[in-house]
Amino acid sequence: MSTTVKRFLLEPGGCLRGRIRVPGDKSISHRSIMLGSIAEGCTEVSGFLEGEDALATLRAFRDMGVVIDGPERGRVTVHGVGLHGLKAPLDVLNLGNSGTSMRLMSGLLAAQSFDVTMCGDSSLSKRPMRRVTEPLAQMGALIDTSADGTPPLKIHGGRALVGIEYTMPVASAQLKSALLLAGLYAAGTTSITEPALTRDHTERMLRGFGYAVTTDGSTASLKGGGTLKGCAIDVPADISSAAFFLVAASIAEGSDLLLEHVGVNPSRTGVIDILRMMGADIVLLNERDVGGEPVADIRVRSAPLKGVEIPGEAVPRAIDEFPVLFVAAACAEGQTVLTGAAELRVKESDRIQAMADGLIALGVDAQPTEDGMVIRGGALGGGTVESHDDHRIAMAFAVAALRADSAITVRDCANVNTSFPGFVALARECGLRISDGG
Ligand code: SPQ
Repeated sequence: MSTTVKRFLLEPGGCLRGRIRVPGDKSISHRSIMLGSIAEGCTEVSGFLEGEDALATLRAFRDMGVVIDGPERGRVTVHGVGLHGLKAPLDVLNLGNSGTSMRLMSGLLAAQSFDVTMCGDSSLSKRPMRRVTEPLAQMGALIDTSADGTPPLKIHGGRALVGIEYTMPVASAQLKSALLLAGLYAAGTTSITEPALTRDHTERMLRGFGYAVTTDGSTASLKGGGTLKGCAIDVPADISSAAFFLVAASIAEGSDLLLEHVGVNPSRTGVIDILRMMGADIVLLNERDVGGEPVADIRVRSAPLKGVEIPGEAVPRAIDEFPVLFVAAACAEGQTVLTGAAELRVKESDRIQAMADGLIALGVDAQPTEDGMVIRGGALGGGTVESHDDHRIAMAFAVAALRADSAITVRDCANVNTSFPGFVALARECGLRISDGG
């Protein structure tokens, strides 16, 4: 899915003004297809993210016999086949760059009557899968990985699953969700305890489909054997995509930007909390509930930022936003320290190393550590940086150009389409001096 030719070319300076809506939430879009497919009746989705990752999930369920209309300007209709209605795909399911697809589907497919193999691109093929396959094996699943615990995954069908009580060693919504999805098919109760709050879209959406999920402190539980009833899902704009603009408008003097209809689920708002600690001027307007997910319009105006020690509690709630938060730290006065974020090393790229290398290339004092980074804010120069085929690294360095003293080129940006189709056009529309270098 990714190519190595597409670059971003950025002229320095600029500020952001206007009102924009960034594309739909990636996590919620994946889940809308998965749960809609195994529900009874139709699920009508609006605001669906038409990015490569969510489309990979959509294609996979089509390959398993689910009729899915769209996407047509964010509208998708999923004709659910019920918990036991999926069919064996004719071929391997290729999930491209998408860790969420592969990990959540491991749980969902572990209990089917058929065998299925899932693979991905070179980045996904390096990502750790044992965190999912080991607890699934405790439930009775049989899943083969490659020798080092990475994809492809071969899931053996016809296994009877039993519920487990499981305390996750890592704060991972993908792991929690995989086990809950397997738990739908398991005998008895599946209870998952997380070490820190992670995104709870699966639990909220299951309830929207009429499936009982209890949450008691840090433990989510459900009983197998129920049914999901098709429903309507309005996918809010993705706060992880909005984050690039929250930082951009904060660091570019003279900015005043309104981001419309953004999902502000507390398990995702770490980026707002961290930016506010740094001194950012961010206001939530018109807060409302949309189908069980909190949503707001967000106004952000430029403000001087100062370095902070990022609280551990906020780390999983901002895990995908650290690439751009590192850019905020580079533009802040003083030192920012992140610890407890070793998970960043096993994302689409090693996001600690990739960001440290790029920031250092731009003249920033950035010191990578095993589980985080220490950044001293200061002047930013121009130059060429590598995205390592990682969408969030590419967009983070595009934002950095607002404060650079000369042009920045970001290499290998094709994967921005996995989460944020239309990024260049939208960013230009509100003031970033960006063009797509082909
Ligand atoms: O799907 P993928 O590639 O794993 O996506 C990422 C991202 O930056 O878009 C992670 F690289 O987001 C994950 C996130 O980091 C999406 C997700 C989810 O939808 O459940 C949960 C988080 O991952 P994890 O490993 O902490 O569970």
